Amino acid sequence: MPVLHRSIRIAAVMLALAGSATALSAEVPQEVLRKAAHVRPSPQQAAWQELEFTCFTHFGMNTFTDREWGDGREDPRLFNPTAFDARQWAAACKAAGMKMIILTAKHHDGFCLWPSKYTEHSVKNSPWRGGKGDVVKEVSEACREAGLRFGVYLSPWDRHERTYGSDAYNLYYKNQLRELLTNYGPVTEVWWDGACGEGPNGKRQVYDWNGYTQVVRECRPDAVIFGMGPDVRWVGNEDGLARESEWSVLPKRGPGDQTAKDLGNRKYLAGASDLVWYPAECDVSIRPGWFYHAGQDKQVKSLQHLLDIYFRSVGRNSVLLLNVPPDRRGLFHENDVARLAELRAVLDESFKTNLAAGKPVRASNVRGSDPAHAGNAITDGNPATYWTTGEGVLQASLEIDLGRPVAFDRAMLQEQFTLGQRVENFALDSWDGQGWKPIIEATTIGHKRLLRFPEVTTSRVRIRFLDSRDSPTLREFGLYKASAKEKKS
Ligand code: FUL
Repeated sequence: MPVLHRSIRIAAVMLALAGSATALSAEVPQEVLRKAAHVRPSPQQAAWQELEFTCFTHFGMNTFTDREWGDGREDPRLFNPTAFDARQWAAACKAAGMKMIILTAKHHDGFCLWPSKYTEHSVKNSPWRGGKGDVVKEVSEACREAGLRFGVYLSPWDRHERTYGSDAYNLYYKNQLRELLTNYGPVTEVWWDGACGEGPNGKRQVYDWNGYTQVVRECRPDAVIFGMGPDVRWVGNEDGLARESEWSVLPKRGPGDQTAKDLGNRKYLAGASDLVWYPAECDVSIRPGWFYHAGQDKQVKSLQHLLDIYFRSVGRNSVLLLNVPPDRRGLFHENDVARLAELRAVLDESFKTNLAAGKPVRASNVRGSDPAHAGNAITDGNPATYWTTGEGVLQASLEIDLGRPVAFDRAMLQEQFTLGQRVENFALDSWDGQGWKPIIEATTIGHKRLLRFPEVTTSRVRIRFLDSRDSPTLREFGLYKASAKEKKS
């Protein structure tokens, strides 16, 4: 056989195989998809999702030793911020539009930022505030004053505590959790990574995740638990980026075992015995390190980089947890504060005017005659109303009449995610006077989808719901013209 013919045949076979693979993965029984579409967030998961943009603060012994991971042998006397001011942190976060601060109450080195009664390795043996200081108290109070939520990262891995590697450590850990959850007012998120290295005795710990979870549920039933807990999933990278298709409903697996793949994809749902609501959180640092290092003062992420992260996390059905590490003074560094303010200013400018607000919407299909579910619900600015289709109608379209030609290059869509996540695929089109022209096509929406595309000028826009796991819902829709300071991408 001539070489050319052979390669054409091979290509044809490969194409056929690729086609059948797609067909196979799409062959998921409708009842499985319907079941997935009806898994809902708990009230605390829903409230957490609405926070959208939150702050991580890595502060502690490493701030003073210029390290990322301490070994647990650090002298508590090294901890001595010279101008500690949690209100400065809270003000910077508030100005950036962040809604919560999660503090590293204890990192892997075991040093506690509060005077725990279960260890001497804490602020009480530091010179700071004459050993009477309590970082957890001051940060939690500053958050409350500023109207921010508060969260704690209590590292399970502890390189200082001598009981680490035995059952006694699980008790130690639970005791510390209780201190943090009962002495400092409301806690919105408890953050557990899976790091499990050796402790001071060279032993590793078998963590009692279930026991730890029970303590959180008992002390703070409204809190969500991240990572090795059941409420919030690590997105799987430390770059702050969610997937193109980010599903909040996944097959149930063991703690921390759900990050690697896109497990919400329909092909993974079919064989799953149990499905859970397990939404993604994107953590990333504003600098190369998680802790402050003076040598990185000029490496604060650029405005463009942070904007890209924002669109690919908040704009992809995730919560963004952006780390800002306080310096040795105990303050957010000027460079970080300035960058946060810049980011907010550009986002505010880009999202200032929703060009679709209040505009009439014609739906190809609606559920019943309740105006709360009519097309206009997507432009009414009211999160309680949402458009949806009649029972079993999985494809539909919405036409938004903008009244006059307007120019835009950003779109925002929100499902009524408290009812479940349903949309698998949708497209936006613009009317050019003669027909509909495609603007962009995308996959999931969930709590929020932000889309960037080259500027379009039109008086009518259409949203086509191409594929949905059950009747699609849409809570809000927006069209925006990006700030000139946002480099188009
Ligand atoms: C990881 C830790 O090992 C890093 O030091 C950092 O705290 C990051 C957010 O989580 O598990």
